[in-house]
Amino acid sequence: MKVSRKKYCLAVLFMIATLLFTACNGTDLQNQKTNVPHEDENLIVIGVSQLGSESMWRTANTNSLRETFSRDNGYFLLFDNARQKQENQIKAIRSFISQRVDYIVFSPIVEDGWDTVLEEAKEAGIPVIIMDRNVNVDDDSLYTAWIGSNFEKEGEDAGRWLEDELRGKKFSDDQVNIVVLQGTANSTAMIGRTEGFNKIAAEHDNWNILACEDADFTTAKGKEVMQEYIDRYADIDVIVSQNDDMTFGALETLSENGMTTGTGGDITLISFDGTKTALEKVKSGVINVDVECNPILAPDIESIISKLENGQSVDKINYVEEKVFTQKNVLSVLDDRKY
Ligand code: GYE
Repeated sequence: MKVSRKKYCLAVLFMIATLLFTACNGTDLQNQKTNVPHEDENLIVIGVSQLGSESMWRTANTNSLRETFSRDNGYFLLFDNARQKQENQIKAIRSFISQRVDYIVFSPIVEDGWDTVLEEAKEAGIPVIIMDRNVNVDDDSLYTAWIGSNFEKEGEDAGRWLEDELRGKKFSDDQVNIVVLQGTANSTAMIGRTEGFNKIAAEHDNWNILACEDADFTTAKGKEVMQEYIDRYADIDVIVSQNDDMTFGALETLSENGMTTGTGGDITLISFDGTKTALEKVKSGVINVDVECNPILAPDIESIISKLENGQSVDKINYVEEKVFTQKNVLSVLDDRKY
């Protein structure tokens, strides 16, 4: 954090100095980058607006970006953490535009409200690559490409897994009471996972979704909302937690209330992301199933950028590969899991 701030401050100071120098000398800076120190002029300048650091998934995603867009790999990275505020993301993107970066990469916290700033980027001729969550804009020429997960499929995968699980237990005709810990409102991950799971739930008259409330993808909120559910509902059969961090919070609450989950427990626990800590809990049987969401997006973003650099066309929508982990197959990935 310190390093990037310092780098950023140096870059801004450099910009101011260059502008003053230009004002005195009357040089036209129109086609020069104002933010890059002289020795870095051949580097590709990437402005990344990360939405925050709310989860393990997000940390892994940020690390992937920092590793890939390094000086050694030929990049000058301007990284901004918006700390869960859309207004900070908009500010960061505007600052990247004014510094005339080569590419803008960003993960939008919510879907709505991006038209104006993306129009500004388009007008400045800066390609925008959206990662992870998506934007809801009228004109999709406002961004060059999107890369991320098929969130609706993730939700469906969770629903199909539950279907099989209930069938296996031969009580699929019994009433199944489900509570959902939802991710950040109006975020693509939350919308897709909800729609996907609800689609499967709608095929089963005996699946009762008792509640579906916002726990913001954080452990603290997961803990809090889980307690509300326990206070409100005497009979919970299934918890669908839309990310691992909320799952960890829910597990704390459940254990404080003497309740158990997983293969040998009272409640079936479904989670999303597939972080190493959660997969350990799949292995030990505390979490029944974890639907993977891949945070290592930077190598694919880099290949989109290389194509654009070579004047090639790129696919507009790019999905990453994902799996579903249970006790049966989790060992195959656990040792190599980096995040
Ligand atoms: O599942 C969650 C994070 O948008 C895919 O955001 C991402 C989600 C991820 O906070 O852990």
